[in-house]
Amino acid sequence: MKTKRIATVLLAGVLAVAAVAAFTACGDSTGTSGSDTYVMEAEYIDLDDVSGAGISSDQSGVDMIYGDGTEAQKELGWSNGYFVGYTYSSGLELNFVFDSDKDATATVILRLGSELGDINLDPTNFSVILNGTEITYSSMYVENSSIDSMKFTDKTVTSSASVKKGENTLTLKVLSNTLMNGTKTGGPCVDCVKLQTSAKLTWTDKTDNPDRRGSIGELE
Ligand SMILES: [Ca+2]
Repeated sequence: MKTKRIATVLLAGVLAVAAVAAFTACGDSTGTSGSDTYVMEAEYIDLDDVSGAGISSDQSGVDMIYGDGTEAQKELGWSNGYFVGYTYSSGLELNFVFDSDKDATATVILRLGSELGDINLDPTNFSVILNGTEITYSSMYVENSSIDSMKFTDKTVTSSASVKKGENTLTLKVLSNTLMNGTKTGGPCVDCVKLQTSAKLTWTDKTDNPDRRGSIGELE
């Protein structure tokens, strides 16, 4: 009995090691050895000084956040159940600030939607900037959907961005354009940014942003 029990324990140990190895392999979704995917939610960046604009009404700061974090909204594919809209303002910048433990290459993926019809984003109407250097990218097609059932898709901007040790800033900037009805400046709805890299990335989420909506200008 005793021998059999030891054998069982040993077998369990082998299975546990195999499970860990399989999990590590699954975590590498890019096929690049040792890379992790980091998800930075647009609703949790510092929005306090961002002045946005919408189709029929304008919103700024945390009031640009759409969604309630419900399970139904998560099931629509909204990462974390919220996204940032009201980006239809020339010069608008969304800054994703993070720290890296080393110099490394990163794949930059934007999770985007559109309520302005089918739109094509390219460097002439929508800039993606890492540490002050504009990233050259091929045109990104973003399919139309309604704001309440916004459909988001992952768009890879580049697989060869250079993150540096220390603080980094990835900026999404809306340029003057005619994406709205061919006449006015428009932009995408932004769900999150995904960075795939071998570096260890850290940042601070402003998780109280959604709860601060509607409180701008109110007395504390
Ligand atoms: Ca989100």
